[in-house]
Amino acid sequence: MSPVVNLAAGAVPPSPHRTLLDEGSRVLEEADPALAALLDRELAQQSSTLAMVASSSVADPSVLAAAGAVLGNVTAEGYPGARYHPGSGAFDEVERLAEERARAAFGARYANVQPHSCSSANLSVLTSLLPPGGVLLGLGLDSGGHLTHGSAASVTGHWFRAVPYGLDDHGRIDYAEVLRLARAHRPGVVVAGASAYPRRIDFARFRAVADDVGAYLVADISHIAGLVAAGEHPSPVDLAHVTTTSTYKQLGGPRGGLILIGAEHRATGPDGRTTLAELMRRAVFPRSQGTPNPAAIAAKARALGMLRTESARWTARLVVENAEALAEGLIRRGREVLTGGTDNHMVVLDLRPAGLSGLVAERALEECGILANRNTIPGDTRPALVTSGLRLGTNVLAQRGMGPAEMARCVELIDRVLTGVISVDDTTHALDPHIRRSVRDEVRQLCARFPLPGYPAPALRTGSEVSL
Ligand code: DSN
Repeated sequence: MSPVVNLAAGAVPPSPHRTLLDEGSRVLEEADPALAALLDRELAQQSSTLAMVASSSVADPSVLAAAGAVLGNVTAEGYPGARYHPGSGAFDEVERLAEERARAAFGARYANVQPHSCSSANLSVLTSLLPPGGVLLGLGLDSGGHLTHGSAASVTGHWFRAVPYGLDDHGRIDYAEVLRLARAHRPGVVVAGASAYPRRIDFARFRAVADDVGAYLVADISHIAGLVAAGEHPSPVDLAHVTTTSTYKQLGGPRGGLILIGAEHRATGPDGRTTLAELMRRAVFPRSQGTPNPAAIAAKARALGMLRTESARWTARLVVENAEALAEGLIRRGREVLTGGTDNHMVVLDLRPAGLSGLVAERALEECGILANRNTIPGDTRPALVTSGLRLGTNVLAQRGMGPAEMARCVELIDRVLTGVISVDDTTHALDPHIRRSVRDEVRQLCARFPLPGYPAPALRTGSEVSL
């Protein structure tokens, strides 16, 4: 919550920008109570539920304030010092600050902070490194890959000739297969990155494969960017030709993406002349995006600035320790954890032995205030909206300050729900109201003890109400 400003004691008066944002919130409440109430409801939900969606982190209130900044009024295509519109002096400085902080956080030589998301960053990168019909080698969606790495459901699977690689019998990336497929199909780009892969990615091995066939290596670190920045996962920034990431999955930033280049910033693109740094600059604007979002870039600057603190490093360590504790606890309760554990923030459960679909598990947990999403797992025969897996993540729990002791409670709560839920079919379930109420109450108590950092603590209510 905002500190009370005591002007009488000589404190600094609120800045004009803060006054503007406060006034905006006040007017919103008065003029549009329906919308304001929805925002309050969302805050209440986030405060009083355990967010274990692995692709989420929570933004510091100062990041949210920057995302709502007056820069939202600025129209300025182009890059700092080379805009196509007037009046962008402050925005130029903000964008330069964001670039500088992105480079510093990841040890990069080049950073582009304009992509509206990592999906759009990936499209910018891929369409600048590959011609239409070029070969793209990426982790298959069913094996934990991302849509934009060549899935048939994405334009990347149509625009390029996508060749998926997969996992070995232990659920790990099959690097021998990656090399074999690369030699057979001669990709122009190899993508290293995943959406549902709980193990460390060996970027050096990927680079060796790319070099073997003369391909560019693109690393998408959206899910592990916070761990990479904190040194909890090896960095691909100097190994890959180009690295992309989203800014909200693990960086506590706004919706958005980044493109980074490390040691290869002077390497050339497919034309043999243009440097990768220059190619990426053009790849975003004007090739695939017009006006950037200046307020989102301000919020990226704020979030990136917070990454190089002891607190961010401590949180990243806790993210991993918590995921390990979660995996171990679930295994001890007989749950099928893919790969038998985790190296990052993510734990993926195979629900087939429990006779549950991912959808049923997700819904039953959500009723109890635990948010984790259904996920396709290798060999899944259920449709993508139903699935046989459940993906859990520890980013937000660690941000709340929860540690392994609290993970033991989470394991117990999750297991109680998954044991108690009655699956009528893959999409319908029943849950004993007593289980729902007792788990919901415990979730509320945990959330009250560990409020979202900088957010108001949730009201601790117990009783029969189950709505979020
Ligand atoms: N890629 C999706 C996920 O991992 O949940 C969201 O961006």
